[in-house]
Amino acid sequence: MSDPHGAGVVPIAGYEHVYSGKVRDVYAPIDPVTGEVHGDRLLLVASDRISAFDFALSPAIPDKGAVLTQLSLWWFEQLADLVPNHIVSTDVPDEVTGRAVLVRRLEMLPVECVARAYLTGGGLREYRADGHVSGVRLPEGLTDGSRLPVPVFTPSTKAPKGEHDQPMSYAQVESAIGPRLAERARDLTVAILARGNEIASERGILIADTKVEFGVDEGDLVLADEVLTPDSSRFWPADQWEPGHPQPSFDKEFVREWLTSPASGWDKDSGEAPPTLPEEVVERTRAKYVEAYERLTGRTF
Ligand code: PZK
Repeated sequence: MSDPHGAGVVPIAGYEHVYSGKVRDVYAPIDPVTGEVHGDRLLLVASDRISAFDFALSPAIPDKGAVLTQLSLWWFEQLADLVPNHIVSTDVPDEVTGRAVLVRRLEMLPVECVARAYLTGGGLREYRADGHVSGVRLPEGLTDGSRLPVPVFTPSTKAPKGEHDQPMSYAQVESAIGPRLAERARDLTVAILARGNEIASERGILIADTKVEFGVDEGDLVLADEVLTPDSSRFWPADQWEPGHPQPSFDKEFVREWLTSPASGWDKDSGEAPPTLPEEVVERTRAKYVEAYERLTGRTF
C-alpha cells in the first residue's frame, strides 16, 4: 500500500496515486484510450500540509501548496538559461489547479543535491567536528549563520521514508552516477543557489541552503521536483541575519515559536504528537508563505 494513512490524499479521476511524501503526492496519468498508466508523465501535487520538528502538523496551512507550486514555477523560469526542467504543463485537474504540475517522468539521480551558502544545521555540525564541510576545508572562526566564502556542494543519500539523509562524499557521488554527471550536478546545484541568492538578496531574503533533485534525459541533467521553495531551502529574513545563533526561519518562525512556548504545553522531545496549531499561528504562517512569494516574484498571489 503506497499510502497507509491516507491523510490528505484524494483520488483524482484519470490518474493513479503512485506515492506520497510528507507534504506532496505523486500521481500517474492513465491513458483514456488504453486505460494503461502513461509511462512518461507524472502529476506532482503539493498539499497544504506542513511539518516541523519532523512531525506532520495539523491543521494544514491554506494555500501553502499553491504558493509553493507557483514559486517553483517562477524559479524554473529564472533558472531556464542555466538548466532545463521537467515541467510539461500546468493544465491539471480542477481539484488541484494551481498546486499541481504535469512533469516529464525521468530517471532520478540517487543523490540529494544540496548546496550551502551559509553555515547551519548538518553543515555546522561537520564544521565543528573537523573544520570541513563535505570535504571542503573552511576558514576558522565560523559560527551558526556565517556566510561561507563560496557556496559548497554537500550531497546526501536519499534516505527511505522516516529516516534521515546521510552526508555523501564527492567520491561517493562519483561512484554512484559517474564523474561526468557528478561534476555537472555539483556545478549546477551551486549555480542554482548562487542565482537564487542574487535574486533573493535584493528582496530581503537570504537562502542559506537548498536541496535540488535532478533527473537524467538523453545523458544530461534536468532539474526536477520543486526548486528554491521554503520546503526545499532555508529562507532567512535578511534584516534579522546575525551570525552566532540559530536564525529565525522565514516561514516556520511562528509555528516553531508557538510549539516550543509554554502556551502549547508540548515538549518536542517527548515523542508525543504536537498539539493542533491555533488559528492565529496558521494565519500568520500562511501570510509568511504569501509574503515570500510576493517579495521574490514581485507578483501578487
Ligand atoms: C520524483 N520525487 C520527489 C517525493 C513528491 C515528490 N520528474 C520526475 N520523474 C520521476 N520521478 C520524480 C520526478 C520529479 N519531480 C520526484 N520522487 C520522484 C517526491 C514525494 C512526493 F511529490
